[in-house]
Amino acid sequence: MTMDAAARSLREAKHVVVFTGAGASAESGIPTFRDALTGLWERFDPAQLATPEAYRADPSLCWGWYEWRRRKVELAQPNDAHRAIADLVKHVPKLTVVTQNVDDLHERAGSLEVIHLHGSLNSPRCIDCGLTHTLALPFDTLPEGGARLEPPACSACNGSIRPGVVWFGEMLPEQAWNDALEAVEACDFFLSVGTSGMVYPAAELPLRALGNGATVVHVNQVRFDVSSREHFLEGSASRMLPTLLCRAFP
Ligand code: BJW
Ligand code: ZN
Repeated sequence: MTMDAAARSLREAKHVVVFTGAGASAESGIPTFRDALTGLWERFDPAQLATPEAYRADPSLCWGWYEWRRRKVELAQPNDAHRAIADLVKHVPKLTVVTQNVDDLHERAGSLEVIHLHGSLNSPRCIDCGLTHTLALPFDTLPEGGARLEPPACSACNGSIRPGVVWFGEMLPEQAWNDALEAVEACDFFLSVGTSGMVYPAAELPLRALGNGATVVHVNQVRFDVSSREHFLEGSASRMLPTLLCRAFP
């Protein structure tokens, strides 16, 4: 599919789902998970740290790493991809934004009611009683990759506080998953942006949209194989999304 064909299909859409992955935030300086190693992933394998077992085994290593990432997001700014997605709401009858990202860059670009499938860096909670906590970052800067930091204790039960993200082996937040499924089943245009599509159950969403007859378009800076019924636009999210919007809604 060419950019123009995608733009025509977007212009006619009644309900659009935009589904984002780490590639959407990459140009804001937030490292992705599986691309060429950056400072963040050089030192730690995310699959090793992003588990409840890793936290239990070494809470201060895990907490320090996540708090460093939270600070990195706080210092980052939304990019043109986030802005184009926020802008899209003005042009289509209905828009649902579903993200796998744990940052808040969609919201800071102006998107409202973003569905976060994998939680958020900004909603830490007690590992024992589940109480959510609002915590100020305890530092301005940390060494690249983070440093050990003792997780604070829960004010209710003295348990350890953990990041509010979804780790491997954990269920996705039920409400978010159900809301995403409902939107995906109702949409007629599904735009997947900057995800490797390797993590389930989120990776099912494009296929479910396709199964329901939606036009499915993937935007990624690295080409990968898609079925003959899906479409692919190769290029960076911050370049492709504004172009797509300009062509669809001149
Ligand atoms: C650009 C760009 C630019 C770069 N422009 N593009 C079925 C089959 C096999 C396994 C499973 C299965 N079902 C469940 C599983 C197990 C597991 C899983 O999927 N494992 C796979 C790795 C095989 N899933 C789970 O455990 C999930 N839970 C679950 O299933 O619960 C039920 C259950 C419970 C108990 C037992 C069994 C089942 C939970 C998954 C949670 C994922 N969490 C993470 C970490 C969050 C915390 C943190 O931030 O540390 O979420 S993993 C990580 O991957 C993160 C991301 O949201 C997620 C997806 O990554 P994403 O966004 O796609 O990033 P990348 O880096 O992979 O790709 C970036 C892409 O962008 C690339 O394609 C680039 O080319 C592109 N790009 N720059 C455009 N500028
Ligand atoms: Zn507690």
